[in-house]
Amino acid sequence: MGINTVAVIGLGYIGLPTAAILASKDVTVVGVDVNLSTVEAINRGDVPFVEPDLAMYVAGAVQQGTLRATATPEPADAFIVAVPTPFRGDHEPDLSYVESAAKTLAPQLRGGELLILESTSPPGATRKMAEWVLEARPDLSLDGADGHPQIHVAHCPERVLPGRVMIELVTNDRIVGGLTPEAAQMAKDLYAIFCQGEILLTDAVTAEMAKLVENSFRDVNIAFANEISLIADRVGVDVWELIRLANHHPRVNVLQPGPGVGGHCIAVDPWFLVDAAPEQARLIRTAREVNDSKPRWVVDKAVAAVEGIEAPTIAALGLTFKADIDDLRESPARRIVAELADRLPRAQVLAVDPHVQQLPAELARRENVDLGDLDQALGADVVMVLVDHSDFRTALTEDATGRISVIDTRGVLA
Ligand code: SAJ
Repeated sequence: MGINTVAVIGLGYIGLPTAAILASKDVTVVGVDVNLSTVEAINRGDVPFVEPDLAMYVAGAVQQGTLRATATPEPADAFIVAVPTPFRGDHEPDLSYVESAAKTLAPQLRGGELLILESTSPPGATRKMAEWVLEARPDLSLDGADGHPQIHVAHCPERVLPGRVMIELVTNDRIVGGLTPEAAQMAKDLYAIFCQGEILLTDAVTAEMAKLVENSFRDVNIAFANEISLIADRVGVDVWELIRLANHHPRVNVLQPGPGVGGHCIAVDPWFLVDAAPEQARLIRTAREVNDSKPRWVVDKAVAAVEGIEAPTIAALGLTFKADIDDLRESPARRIVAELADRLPRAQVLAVDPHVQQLPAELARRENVDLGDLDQALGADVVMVLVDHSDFRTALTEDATGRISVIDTRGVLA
């Protein structure tokens, strides 16, 4: 069966770019989302969040008539599920959004469709999704046994970097893991419509694991850099110079320390591996703990820096989870500002971020946290650099900061 229509379930940071790029290749795409304001925005040709070039793709596809959004699924030749997979409780994967996507799409199936799970998932989630669909539709099957029409199920994890999504969707290699080899091949044919990278076929569990391993690899490496920053501080050497020098070794590439690890991927996905094999995943768990403890360390530094000042002003430069984007998910900067405001009730914390026009609710509710601008920040008793936005890099010269105390968690001054 050829694929002419695709339904993308979940129009977030991954689903919407994927829907838009497919639609730009003349595939008829229906985006499905439970959030009505997202659906309305897309049908107007608008985007609900900032990602370079995305607005152009969405507006173009909507105008061309190849992309539209709806709150209720419809039949399609292929379904791409791109819903959140957070964790709950003690870092256990929460597949409830995948389950509900499976149950919503099941009534639309006629047999022969391709179902792709794109959400980052713990090992076994793709099979689980197929089981949820088949529970709702016992007339269908994975293998065509007893004349039951087949559905084809695969996992194809996204690997795009926020800020470069529209480029990396096209250029990155992709891993496609099928519950059957036929499903993997069908998914490969679909991604080949827009992906110029290599498309590598495997089974579903290996594909699930590959994505988790990639993000855990990065988390462990960032944890190493963060641990080095604590040791350097203890010993009294400049960590930025230290890492720059060590990285001259041909086989050493230490990443950059920071105020902690944010975003909805690297701070979350390693826990799926820990949950899958708690006894074995010792290094991965420790890396998560090291990275998660870094914001507290920054707070302690700021508290020490204003000791003796009756009612200090502390500026926090940056609230997003990394540079030059507007994404606030799991941002360590938010945690630092909130904790600092609570630890020092007499202090005023001034948050500055060129990409944030409104304080997130948990900060707005604190009386001693305000949104300010860079000029005001440079008059504070202490300035914490929490995100290395390009604007900060140019503004924070030696001149501007020479008179004040700076806690530079990103090496902007280095
Ligand atoms: N960070 C550091 N030091 C570094 C690099 C990053 O502290 O040297 C921090 C960042 O400031 C940020 C966090 O780590 O808070 C994560 O940022 P990131 O740029 O490493 O990654 P994400 O979360 O934006 O995107 C990652 C990417 N995964 C890998 O690079 C292995 C991306 O390719 C994935 O598609 C994405 O996760 C995802 O959706 O899973």
